[in-house]
Amino acid sequence: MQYEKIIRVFSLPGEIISVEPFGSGHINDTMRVVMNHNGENKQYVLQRMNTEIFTNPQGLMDNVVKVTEYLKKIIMARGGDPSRETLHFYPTADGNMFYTDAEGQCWRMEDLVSGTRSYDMATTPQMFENTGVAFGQFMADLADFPAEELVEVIPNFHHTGKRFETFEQEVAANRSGRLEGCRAEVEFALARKTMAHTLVDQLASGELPVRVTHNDTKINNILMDEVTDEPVCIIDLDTIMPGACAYDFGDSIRFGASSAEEDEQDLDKVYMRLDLFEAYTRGYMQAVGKAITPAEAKSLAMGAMVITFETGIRFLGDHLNGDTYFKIHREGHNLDRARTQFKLVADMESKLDEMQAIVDKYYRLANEA
Ligand code: GN1
Ligand code: MG
Repeated sequence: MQYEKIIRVFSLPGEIISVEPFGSGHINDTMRVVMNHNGENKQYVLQRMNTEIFTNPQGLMDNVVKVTEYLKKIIMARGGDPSRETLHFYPTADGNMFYTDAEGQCWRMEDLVSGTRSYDMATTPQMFENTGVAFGQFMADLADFPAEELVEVIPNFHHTGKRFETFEQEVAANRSGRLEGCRAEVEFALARKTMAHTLVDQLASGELPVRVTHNDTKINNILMDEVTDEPVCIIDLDTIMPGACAYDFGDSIRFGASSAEEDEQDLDKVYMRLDLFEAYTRGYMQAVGKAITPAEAKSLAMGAMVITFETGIRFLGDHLNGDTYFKIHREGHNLDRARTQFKLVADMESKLDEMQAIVDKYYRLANEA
């Protein structure tokens, strides 16, 4: 079997029953591994880390292990189950947290949390509200984690200003020759330079505090209980880094409060759902409203718009580069993704006051309680 040698490196007990592709990530390759030990099946997740993008797999795994070990203690202290509520990684036989094969590919092995599933879209506002609670709680849990111990795995990951500069260069270079086919989208983006700088400038001036942030807070990065649909475990900790909470709040909204999928081709179906925005905000504030500063509360609605814009220019930049970063599954996939993001940005521009009023309301309620 193709993966047998790699799986064996992690010294898991039992015989390999199956290995199959798993999940919907755009970066790493993920496999579900089933092992049978003493007549019982147990599931694991095997991942090949994309080292073109994560050039420091050692630093990345150090971050992830530090954070999960820290979370295990916090979860235990509040009477939770650390084996389900955070990730558990297996070392290789020689004690490394990942394995580098003969071709230089890096692999890691973790438990698959049993009895859970993930969703690309909330099936009810309640589910999305619970997602808000989970990510709010996650930030609260890491409030005292020493952020300076974290390696910046992808420098300036959510520095929208620098992302904008990169985008300008990608437009100028037009490496794929596709610029003519996406002029309107490029113009939309270039007209929004100011937006790219708002939050990062506030972070740099100290107006917004630096937090430990997840940086990829899509709803599909939460495992939900198969029976109750309640959040169990936050996954994909690869991009944990110091950052602004508005980006985490915003990325949840970008992905989860959208009326359609990230790559929907019919733009009439794409808009930001205020009912879902409100549901998420209610949950988030309930979990973390007391802990965030008034300046942070003021930045959240803007955060949703800025991260959506940032993700849009990343997709469009990748389209112009010839699809070298995000995995694509069809011609023009990154352009389709950029279009949904810009449609959402335009919609949020017209709804920003309403969004901010919702944030203010739940921030006030959390701080009155
Ligand atoms: C990537 O691979 P995945 O789906 O977890 C990307 C995120 C983007 C996201 C867009 C390391 O995440 O930043 O928001 O696609 N991760 C990286 O769906 O670039
Ligand atoms: Mg991710």
